[in-house]
Amino acid sequence: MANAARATLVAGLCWMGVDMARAQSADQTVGAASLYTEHCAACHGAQRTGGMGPALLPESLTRLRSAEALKVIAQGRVATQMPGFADKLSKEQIAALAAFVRTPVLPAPEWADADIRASREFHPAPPNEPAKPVWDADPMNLFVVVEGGDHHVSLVDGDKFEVITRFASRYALHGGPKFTPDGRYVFFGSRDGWITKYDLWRLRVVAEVRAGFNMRNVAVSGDGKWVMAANYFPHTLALFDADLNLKQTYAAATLDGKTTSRVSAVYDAEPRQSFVVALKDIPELWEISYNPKAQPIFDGYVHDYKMGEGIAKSGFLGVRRTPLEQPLDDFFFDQSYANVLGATRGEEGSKADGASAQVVNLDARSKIAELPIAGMPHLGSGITFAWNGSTVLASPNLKDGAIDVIDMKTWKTVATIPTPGPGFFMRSHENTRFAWTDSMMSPTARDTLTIIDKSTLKTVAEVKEPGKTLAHIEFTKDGKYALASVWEMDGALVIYDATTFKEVKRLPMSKPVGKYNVWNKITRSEGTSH
Ligand code: DHE
Repeated sequence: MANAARATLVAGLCWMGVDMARAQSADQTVGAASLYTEHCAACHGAQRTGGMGPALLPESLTRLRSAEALKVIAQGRVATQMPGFADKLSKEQIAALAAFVRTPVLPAPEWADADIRASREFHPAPPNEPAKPVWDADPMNLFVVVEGGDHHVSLVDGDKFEVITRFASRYALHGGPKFTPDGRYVFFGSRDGWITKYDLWRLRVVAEVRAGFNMRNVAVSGDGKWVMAANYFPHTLALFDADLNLKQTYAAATLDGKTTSRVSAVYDAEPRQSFVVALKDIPELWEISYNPKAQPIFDGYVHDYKMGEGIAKSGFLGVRRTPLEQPLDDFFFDQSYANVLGATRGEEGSKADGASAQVVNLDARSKIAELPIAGMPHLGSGITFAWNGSTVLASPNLKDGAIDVIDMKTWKTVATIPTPGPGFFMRSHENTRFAWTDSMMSPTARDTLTIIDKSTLKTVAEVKEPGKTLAHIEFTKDGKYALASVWEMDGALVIYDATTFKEVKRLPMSKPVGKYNVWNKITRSEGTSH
């Protein structure tokens, strides 16, 4: 056979192969779609946007490993409503379903303002409800503990270290719960978009609303009047009043509306009476003032925010844009809240080409310094403290076993403290000499907490939970005790004396991912996240 003819035949066979593979894959998709309708839609929604179970969209499953997805479908999820399907479905069918939930839903699901409003549930207070706690404990020294293992929340008395109550939460809460300034109400955000307002004094859910399909976090304004939610999907911010009535949504978009973005995170900058927002795909930092007297800004950069037919100005509840060189994934404030310390992780899928960190001044509205941090800084988990006549920032690193300590006047590194492995969280308190950090990203050192002397910047001790993940620390109101989590399904909250590092008590808990002390949060302690 002539070479040309052979090439044509081979090409033809290849195309037949491609066509057959396409047809096969289309069949599999159709098969998987009907399996989904039969077995999953009742809980996860016909459009896969969630219901009793979480949303099953590619946008919300990026963190779920393939092996874990297969396991969950086959065996179910412990202590949830998710049953196992290994006795009903073959291995191939389970694999087809796991692949199907990673295909896009077409047309793309929408979550408009009307949907948000329709999702809201409100439970009014019973008549004559007294405005005082139903329990006897220091309301300022409570801990809210998020138990990710079976999606519950425990309320812990921070003096007696006893559980006051335990209640079911929405699926997969993420980020720190946010408190009203008086410490009475707490707002939780779930990865699949639900915000829950809970009354810590009366132990009841006040209101719930679904802000989006895939939410990053929520922030509560310093005056307790507003709640802002940051979404990955849809590309929006959603602003609510304190009872979770939707006030407005903001499209996370460039001013011309041509490019939209996931929202990385929103934080409250209470001294500035504003929310500060980082966008994952657009190099802009936004500031949205909730000061009713805020005036529009005229400074040469276009801030005006397009809303429907109208233009909202950069004053009260308007958007003030700060242009950046790169979008931010994660950020942190100095104690004045004038400077934002932002990190671009350069992770897969991000438009940034490499990890970097920078300081952006919210008044000058521009970058004022590079931050000398390598690896993958987790600035949101950093802390500040006084050192050598200055204030320093110490931040864990998701990639390297090191804590970077940076002078906040010169923005230079003053120390890099080695730890046994990369970690997620660092915590301290004004009343303790020590800062504690985990190495939970390390396969070999995930069981170790490293304790660092804040004056010498040297490691002084380690505590361990051999073979288990030990992570996320928070202090009591007075700084005398450090509470850490054994991050296992049969895990625990471990209470250590913050001076002797000796364990004083442990409470069994189901993967307690995070714990939050009311006082430390509402006073914006320098040793914890805000
Ligand atoms: Fe988090 C807080 C981002 C993965 C547990 N995490 C935050 C915040 C952000 C963030 C922006 C601050 C929000 C707030 O408190 O208002 N987290 C990210 C990521 O970008 C990352 C790396 C990837 C992702 O999938 O989102 C990520 N986070 C995780 C986890 O895998 C963790 C360890 C387990 C989980 O439950 O998802 C996790 N993140 C936490 C916790 C906090 C948090 C416990 C609150 C810490 C605090 O003390 O305030």
